[in-house]
Amino acid sequence: MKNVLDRNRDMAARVRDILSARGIRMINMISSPGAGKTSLLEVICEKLSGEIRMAVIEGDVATDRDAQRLKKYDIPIVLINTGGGCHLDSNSIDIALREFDLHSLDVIFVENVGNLVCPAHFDLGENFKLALVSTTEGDDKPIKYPMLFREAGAVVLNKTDLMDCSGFNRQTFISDLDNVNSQVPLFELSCRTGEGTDAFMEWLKLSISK
Ligand SMILES: Nc1nc2c(ncn2[C@@H]2O[C@H](COP(=O)(O)OP(=O)(O)OP(=O)(O)O)[C@@H](O)[C@H]2O)c(=O)[nH]1
Ligand SMILES: [Mg+2]
Repeated sequence: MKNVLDRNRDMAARVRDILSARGIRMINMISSPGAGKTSLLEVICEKLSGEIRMAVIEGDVATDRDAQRLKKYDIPIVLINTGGGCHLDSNSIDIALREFDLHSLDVIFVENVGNLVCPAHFDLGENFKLALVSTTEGDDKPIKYPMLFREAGAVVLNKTDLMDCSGFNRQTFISDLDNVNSQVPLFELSCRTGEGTDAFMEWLKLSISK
């Protein structure tokens, strides 16, 4: 395991060098299956693809369904099917980067495989990890899966439209998140209704331009 992680770290450093030399940011989106990574990418594409040059690396165990959902936005997309693997690694990102024209991009979003555990252990060479959680998963995720929330550069709480009917305790969630990582910015939003998405887009634009 140590060898695997060491190799991954070395390749992540190479990916980071390649991207920073060209001024490209990379954001590693991590959540459980179904929390809304692709839905958030759809909102990001709708709101920002006209002003920011973006690309997506879609990581999935199987199928191109998420990549198909994003096709209508006319942005470069590379699909990685892990064939059972529960996370992406930096070697697959290095290979995927060869498919892009790196002179014409500001940011690459990576949709990692749906999983709250393994992706948190693998640096992909990203600028930061974006942790997503949704109200229907329960309010206890930050305290039960602390590594991701400790490492995250930002946290999105999605599906706020379902907060009341899912019995999600917002206070518990916020206080647990604060115990795990008191510095991390939290954005509460609904990809379905659009509530809260503007504030997140403003923050995202700033973090991409830094
Ligand atoms: N009610 C509601 N449903 C949402 C919201 N965001 C996403 N969904 C729904 O949740 C389901 C899963 O969303 P996806 O965006 O596919 O989730 P994902 O994280 O990409 O899932 P995987 O790629 O399988 O890990 C879909 O049916 C979405 O329509 C939201 O804010 N509110
Ligand atoms: Mg998805």
